[in-house]
Amino acid sequence: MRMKYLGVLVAAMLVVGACGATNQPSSSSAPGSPTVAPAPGASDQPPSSTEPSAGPVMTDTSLGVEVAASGLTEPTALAFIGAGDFFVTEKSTGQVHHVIDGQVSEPVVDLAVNFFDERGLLGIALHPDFASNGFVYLYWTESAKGESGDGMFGADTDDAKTLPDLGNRVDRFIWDGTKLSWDRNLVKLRSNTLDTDTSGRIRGNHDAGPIVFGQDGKLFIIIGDQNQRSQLQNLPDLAAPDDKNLTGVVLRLNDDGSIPEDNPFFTVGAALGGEAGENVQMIWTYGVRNSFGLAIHPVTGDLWETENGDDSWDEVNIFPAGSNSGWIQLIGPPERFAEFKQIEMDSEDGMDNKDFPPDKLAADANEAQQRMLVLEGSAYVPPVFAWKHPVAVTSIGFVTDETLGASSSNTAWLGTVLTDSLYRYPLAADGSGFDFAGDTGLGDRVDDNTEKGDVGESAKYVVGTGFGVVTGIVHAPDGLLYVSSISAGAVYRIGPADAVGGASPAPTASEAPSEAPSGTTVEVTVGTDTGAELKFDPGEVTVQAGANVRLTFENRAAVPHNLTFQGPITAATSTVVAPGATETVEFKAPGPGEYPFVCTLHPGMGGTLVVGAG
Ligand SMILES: [Ca+2]
Ligand SMILES: [Ca+2]
Ligand SMILES: [Ca+2]
Ligand SMILES: [Ca+2]
Repeated sequence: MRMKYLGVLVAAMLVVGACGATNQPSSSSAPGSPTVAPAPGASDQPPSSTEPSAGPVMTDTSLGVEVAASGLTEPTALAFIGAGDFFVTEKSTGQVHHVIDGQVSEPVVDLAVNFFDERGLLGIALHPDFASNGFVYLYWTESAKGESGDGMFGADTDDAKTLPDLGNRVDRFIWDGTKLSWDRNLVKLRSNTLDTDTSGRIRGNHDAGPIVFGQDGKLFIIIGDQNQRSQLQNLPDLAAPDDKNLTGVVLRLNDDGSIPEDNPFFTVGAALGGEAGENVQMIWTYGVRNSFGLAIHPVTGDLWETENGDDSWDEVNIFPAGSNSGWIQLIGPPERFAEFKQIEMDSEDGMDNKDFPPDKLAADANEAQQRMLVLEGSAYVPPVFAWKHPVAVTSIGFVTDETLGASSSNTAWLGTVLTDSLYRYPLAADGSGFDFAGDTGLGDRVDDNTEKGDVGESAKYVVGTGFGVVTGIVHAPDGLLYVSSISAGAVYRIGPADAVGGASPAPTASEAPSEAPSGTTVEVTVGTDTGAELKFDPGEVTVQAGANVRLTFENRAAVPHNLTFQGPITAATSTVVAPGATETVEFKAPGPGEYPFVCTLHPGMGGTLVVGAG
């Protein structure tokens, strides 16, 4: 039985890929993606960590960073009311907190969420006229087991299957200055419990969750593919987009949930009719795998998206009306299609779902595009930027003015799960993408990194480190850039060094829930070096044959690690454990012998489980 108690980090939550299979540490084998699989029966207490993080540091010394709010439980998204005045959402509690000048309020609403895997309270947006109407929009996964309000409010669950089929939803609430009151539901979307996973385990991932208003007052909502395989994954012979199969899309809705008549497929959907036809009418973009980043460029008004690949190709996209991102036929730059196919063919986990393994991919990019679903008026849109091996890109935010100084003017900021780095890329003057003029590495708009989580050709665009797993990035009304970290349980703010960050940010770790040891279980702990050395501490642990082993892996380092056995112990896999986080697995010790374990992210980093005769 595989059990995990991920620390603060459901970093894991930010799953990029599939991959439950154990990967071997080699340069050609990408490490597994971070995935959270909370144990059935696990404590209802929020995950937390006892390992303080070193905290964030800016590599651009003209900038400083400081804590804007701390003591949060897995913050996922931010929305600003005014200077120093914002809402923050929490993934696993379903709570929204109001923060004023660093003071975190009691919950202003407490939803009953299902937070298994990547589910939970994931997105927030304020209506453009929030100041007058108080409308707040939330994207969340319901449990339908709450204590009040028809199950909408109260206690949460991480049980994989305690939720309705359409468990992901967007609702509108009204802010009265103290509380958020439910007003209406806008849409209910698929929340899949995949039973065709390539790794043979239950999944609750690819929920996406970011929501954002366009400059015309329409609300964009993104949901990942839920590992479904249907027409909207560019498999035209499969199921039409009924409610069960409306996945991997950006939707565009009016502020009351009705469908704008100027949506790109409004007429197409009307002609199609029925449930699928109405769903088609809501679509702005299809062919999306999964995303943790959606933002409007403040000057052009364009919709930007970050997209997560499996073992190959994370993307940054600009999605016009009627766009098709290409998944599953194509991800990454079309001219690099052969690498997409080869990396996924070489990966042990296929492509998330057994129904479409990578050997079914087209022979080349032209054939891939010919195979795609064509809705009248649609167009395949290639990414404006891509990483060859996923960094597990998350949020994206823009700084288009001078409030952070010249070095940050007209830049895009991006977070990741796997690199512990905050990226800052220069924007093209016309807003059409990034500007890498004169850069031999990124001039091709591709980071040719060498493995998952490798910073690669983006090294000089790393503006800060130590932020952990970044979820929200917002250039706020006070001119500072706010960054939420799901792993640190904190919101940081970045600004000019002479104004921000006089004192180094305080660690924000909170007390871990106590876990009573079982009388029949042997507890062992393996950590990592707290400094820059890539090693396990201790490098060797001993148990007796046949013992029920409860192994806790504590990542005390500033970079992501994992602890992976190479069989026959399959409990610990290549799941990425973020800095400051822990993972606990349980297994029965095999026969006497030495069982090596490794970190698949760092070739050469290994240790040994010694099993003595019982
Ligand atoms: Ca709750
Ligand atoms: Ca794409
Ligand atoms: Ca794969
Ligand atoms: Ca390149």
